[in-house]
Parts: sequence; structure tokens; C-alpha cells
Amino acid sequence: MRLLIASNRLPFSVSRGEGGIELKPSSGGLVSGISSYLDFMRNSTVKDFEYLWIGWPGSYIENELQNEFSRKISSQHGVVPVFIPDKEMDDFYLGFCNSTIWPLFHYFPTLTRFDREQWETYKKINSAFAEAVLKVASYDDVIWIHDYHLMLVPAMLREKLGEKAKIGFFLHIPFPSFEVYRIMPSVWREEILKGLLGCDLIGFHTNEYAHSFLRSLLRILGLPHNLGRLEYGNRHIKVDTFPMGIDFSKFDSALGNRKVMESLSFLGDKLKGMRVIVSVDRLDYTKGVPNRLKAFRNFLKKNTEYIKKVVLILVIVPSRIGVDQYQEMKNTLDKLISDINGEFGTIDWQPIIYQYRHIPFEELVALYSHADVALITPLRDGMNLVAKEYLASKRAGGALILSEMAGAAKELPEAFIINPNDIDEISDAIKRALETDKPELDRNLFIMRERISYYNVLQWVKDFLKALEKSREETGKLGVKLINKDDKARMIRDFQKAEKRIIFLDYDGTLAPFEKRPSSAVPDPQLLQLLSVLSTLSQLCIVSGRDSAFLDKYFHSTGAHLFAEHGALLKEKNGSWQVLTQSDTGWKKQMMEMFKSCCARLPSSFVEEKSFSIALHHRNCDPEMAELRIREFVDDLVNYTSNLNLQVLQGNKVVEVRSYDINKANAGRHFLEKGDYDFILSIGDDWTDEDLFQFLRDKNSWTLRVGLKPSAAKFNILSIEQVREMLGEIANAGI
Ligand code: GDG
Repeated sequence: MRLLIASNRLPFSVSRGEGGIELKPSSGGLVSGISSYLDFMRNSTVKDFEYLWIGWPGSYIENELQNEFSRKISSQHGVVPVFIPDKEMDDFYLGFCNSTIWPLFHYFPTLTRFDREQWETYKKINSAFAEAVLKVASYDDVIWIHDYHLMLVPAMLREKLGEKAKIGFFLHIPFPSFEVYRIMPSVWREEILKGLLGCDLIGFHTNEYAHSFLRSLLRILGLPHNLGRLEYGNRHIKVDTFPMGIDFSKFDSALGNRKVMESLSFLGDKLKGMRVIVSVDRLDYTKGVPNRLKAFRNFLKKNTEYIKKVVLILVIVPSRIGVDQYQEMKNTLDKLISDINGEFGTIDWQPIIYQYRHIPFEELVALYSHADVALITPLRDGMNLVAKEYLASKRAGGALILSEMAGAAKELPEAFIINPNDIDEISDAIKRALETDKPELDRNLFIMRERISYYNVLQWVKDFLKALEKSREETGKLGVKLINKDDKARMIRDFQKAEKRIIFLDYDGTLAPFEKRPSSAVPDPQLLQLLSVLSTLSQLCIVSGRDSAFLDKYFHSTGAHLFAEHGALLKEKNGSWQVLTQSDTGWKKQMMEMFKSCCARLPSSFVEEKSFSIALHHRNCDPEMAELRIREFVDDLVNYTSNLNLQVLQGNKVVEVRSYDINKANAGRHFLEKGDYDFILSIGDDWTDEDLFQFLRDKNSWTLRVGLKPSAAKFNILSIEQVREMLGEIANAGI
């Protein structure tokens, strides 16, 4: 297998040093997680594993050096740099990525900017990434795209690579609730969802994010799901939860490492007799550092016995310099820290030791391992790997204070879980964490370590890749057989050779798209012209659920035979309407009451009464409300009709009750019993057409279902446009 990973940043950044271009490893959860997996695979016995990592190298390289640089690092490090001029990259990264998506997805709508130009840049850079992937991709590759910077890339790849490509996406940040997501302008929010739907698998850290995403799909695109599975285009897509883990043994085993031990002994010396609280974050307003500091101040005020007995080591890693809010945030922190140190500090002690820089891995592990408490209080956080790293670096006695707003809180309920907006609660938790008995701390630490050591980053990657494979298999099982060029050519030859031809065509969803109201979906002149030609070349039957008046009005002139109400009524060419069913309609009056009552409780639904059936249309309704009401309604109808010769059918945004003996197979029976046809074609788009497909199955016929649902039809065809194009070809061939 070859794995293509695409993320905004490569696992290292390029910079210009004295000796030319230099590579510096990048930090962050995504990079360290995936790198651990790749290291594992390189050192494992698994054969035929290859990978390429596609991303931005951290700064621009001049045109003339790009090719040579790419060749060199691609062969040495398995990476493919995406070259983007610095200015554009700034507009992209500091713009739409970190001034729109980041604040909105972390529930900071007031910090969110909506700037059309930045959206355009986002699209442009996404397409540059997609091109870079396409340059190296082959059909067998597994493509895994990461994070919010690249949400449009999946659909761009799908469009070029087609249905067979295996594409997965993982979002490292929260996916916000629908009410927050919908704040984004409608075209953008739709394009982002559609961008992600280019995937076979879309992964999130928690069920809550997956659920918010699915709800947005339903509310914005009207796409329902079944246990996280949905059908889109001709694919099966799975939306699922994969809580990201860490490289547990890297942290755990580092405790025996010489440099870590040196660091530990240094800390032991310098902080002798002190209880130590640690916190490590990128500089970010989502990480809730001001509240953490306020809570620490509150703690010192309320618990003066801890003065000179406790220190908070605050590590902040510089991040996103260039976004205004980050500079403001830095100023706020600097002030708070100096206020607290000024208020409580003495010549020989200061309560906060502040480091505003990236610290080496060994120092980080030593710090985690030495600290009695890890204080992690994000206001929102996709997962928060620092919490897990702290646990992996502690063998005994550690207390984890963790915000309920971090994805990690779902997996670590044994921690001291706090609300990061409640300063008193955090301050009380600090006291409890420092004073809980060691056996209890050890017990909880053990349970949490067990969990994160099992579901580590390798397991996370393996699970994701396995689920991606499975989702592809499900697509394979959809049983969809799209008609191709050769099939069409054969059909046309059959048509030309045939002496007696018959064609059955459904109307709505087959020849014309659905409209808000059925009465607006009227045939256009080109369609009528096409049907008129076809009816001179064959027996043409329009087999529709529409009533007789509608069909008469619009199709009479085409010379087609008209079947109304799913085959209950027939008007043969030059004839008059006749009833093909013996069905009694006495049930309608009473049932009409039930339909009206449901309609009254479901705004924007409407009832259509036909001679032999009643239908409730809910295509214009609020999808969530409709789902609920329709489920109840169908239940009622099924109970009510259980002793009657009636069937309850759920179609595309419609529920219909009609007599059992009415269905579109009547149309087939009516003509085929009377004549020997040597060319039979039937096209339809929903369940009402299945009876006719079934009836024609063992006959020498061409049957096609529009869309990609499994069907008794022999072929599927993608769209109404393709149906019309194909019928046009048939008409031309027959003339
Ligand atoms: C995003 C989501 C999600 C930090 N400072 C130093 C340092 N780090 C390393 C930590 C940890 C990583 O950076 C930070 O990961 P987080 O998960 O805490 O946060 P984000 O960077 O915001 O990551 C987050 C994550 O993606 C993964 O999906 O959990 O919710 O926001 O690994 O160790 N490493 C070193 N020195 C430092 O000073 N060596």
C-alpha cells in the first residue's frame, strides 16, 4: 500500500541558514502522531508500505530552486513540498484558516471574520494542494487529508480521480454545532460540506463533533444518514469517531533516557520542597490560559498555606504571530502573569515560572514527570494531546485537571473535570488535586494510562485506515452498475435492429427535476419535441404518479400512451381515459383526515389527493421536524391499514397510501401481453418504478434507474441530463 498524507504543514520547516536551505522538525499533535506511525511502519516487517507526505514547507523557495529541492527532499524524506508564495500563504493561513474557521469552529463567533477575498484565497490554495496531490497520486493510493485548512481538497480530488480513489479526511479541531456552523455565509458552508463529501471516510475526535457534522449535512444539504452512513453520488460515505491517541511508549520510555533524567534531577534541585503544577499550550485564545491564571490567583488567595509551597510552570509556545488576537492575547497573559507574580512573589519565590518558547522533547517529558498536577483548561479543544502526554510521562501520583470542553475529557473521566469558565471550580480543583491521597491518584492514573496506552496513535491510524477500506467495500456492495458507453452503443444497435419497440418513461426525477411544488415541474419544449419523435419510432408510454389532468395537459400532444396514478388509469394514444383497477376508494375519506392532521402539524407539507391514492409531500419542510413527524405518521398509517388492502409507501420526500393492486407493472402487463416487442426500455428514478423493473427483469429488456440506489433495474444512470442525452441519441439513431 502507498499512503499519501496531505496536511497544511510538512513534518519539518524549511529555513535559510548560512549553509543554504535547512530543515527544522515542526511540532504539534498532528505531525508528531503521524510521524510516530510512519516510524513504526518503516521499522516494521510490513512489506510494500510506502508513503509520501504532501504539505507546505514553511517558507517559499524561488522557482529556479524548486525542482532540485523537491527531488532531494522527496527521495530523502518522503515529502512533497507545495510551493506557495509567502504572501498568499499568509492570506490563507492567517486569513480564512485562522480568522474564520478556527474561531468559528471553536465557538468564538465574535472573533470570526467573514471576508470574501480570504474565502477566494482559501479555495485557490486548496486547489494548489489538490494539484500537488494529483501530480503524485495513482489509483491504488490511500489518500488521507488532514484538518481544517484543506476541507475542499477531497471533492477536488474526487472530481479528477473518480469513484475508485480511496480518500479519507480527519478533522483535528471540533466541528461546531449546526447553530454555530450556520453562521457562515451559505455558499461557503455548503461548499465546505460538499468538499468533505469527496471522501469515503470522514473522521472526528468525538461523537459530538461527528453528530454536529451529520446534523449540518441534514439541515444544510438535506442529506440524511443511517448510523453515520450516507449515500452520496454513487458512493457510500462513513462518518465516524476516532479519538486521536499519542505515541504512549515514546513518552513512557523516555523516562529512562539520560537527558530526561538530567532534566529531572535539575528540576528536583531547583524546585525542592515545592508542589509543581504544569501547563503547556500553544499561544491561543481557545486554550483558556487567562482563566487558568485567574483560578491560580484565586487559589493562592484562598489557600495562603500554599504560599511559597507551590509553583505553576507555564509553557506557552509562540503561535500564529500575525493574527491580531494572538498579539492581544500575549499582552493579556504577560500582564496577568506579572500581576500575580507581583502580588504574591517574594525575593526567594515567585508563583509562576513562565516560558514563552518551544522546549525540547526531553525537557517537556521531565517537566510532565516532575509535576504533581497538570492544569489543562481549554475553552474548546478538539482533543488536547498534552493531557495524554502528561499521563504517559507519569508512573505514579499525578493529578490531571482537565476541561470538559476538551475532546480528551470524553476518554478521561477519572481526571478532575472542570468547567473552564468557572474560576472557583478550577481553583477548588487545584486544591483537591494537590490534596487527594496518593493511592487514589495512582488508581486513577493507572486506569487512564491503561486506556491511552492501548488506544495509542498507532491504533488510531490503523483504525482509521481500516474503516476507510471498509467504507470502500460498502461502496462496492451498493450493487450499482452504471451504464457505460459500450452498453449504450449496444442498446442503440438493439433499437435500430428491432421491429417492435416499446419505451416506458417515468416523468418526475427521470425526465424533469423535482420542483418546490409538483405543479411547477412542467415539461420544457425540447423534452416534448424529443418525446414526440420517440413516439413516432416506438410505442411510448409515460408512466407517472401524476394525475390524469396533468398528463393530459402536458403530454397529450406528444402521441404517447399515458399512465396516470402509477398505472391506475390509462389513456392510450388517440383513446380516452380508462380505469385499470378494481380498487375501492371508500377508505380515502377517513384517511384524508389523518393526512390533513399530519399536514397541519408539519409546516410546508402539503397533501395531494388523487383518484386512487393520497400523498403527503414534505420536500419543503424542516428536515429534522419532517423526519420525526413522518416516522410517527407512517407508524399510524401502517397500524391503520393493517387489515385493509392498502399499502403505505415512502418515496423521495413523500408518503403515499394506495391500493395494493395498483403499480407501474400494470403498464408493462397491459402492453406486453398484447404484443411481441423486440426492444423494451424502461427508465425510472424511485421505488414506484421498481415494480415495472421487476416485471421486465426476465424479459429481453433494458431497464435503468436514475441515481445510484440499488435496484431491480439492470443499470443505473447518473442524472436526468444523462437520461435525456441518451434518449436523444436513441431518437437520432432511429430516424
Ligand atoms: C490540534 C487541536 C488536537 C507543545 N508545546 C511544546 C510541544 N508541544 C506539543 C505537545 C503536543 C502538541 O504540541 C500540542 O497538541 P494539542 O493537542 O495540545 O494542541 P494543538 O496544537 O492545538 O492541536 C487539538 C490536535 O490537533 C491533534 O488532533 O488534540 O485539539 O487543536 O503534542 O507535546 N512539544 C515540545 N515542546 C513544546 O514546547 N517538544
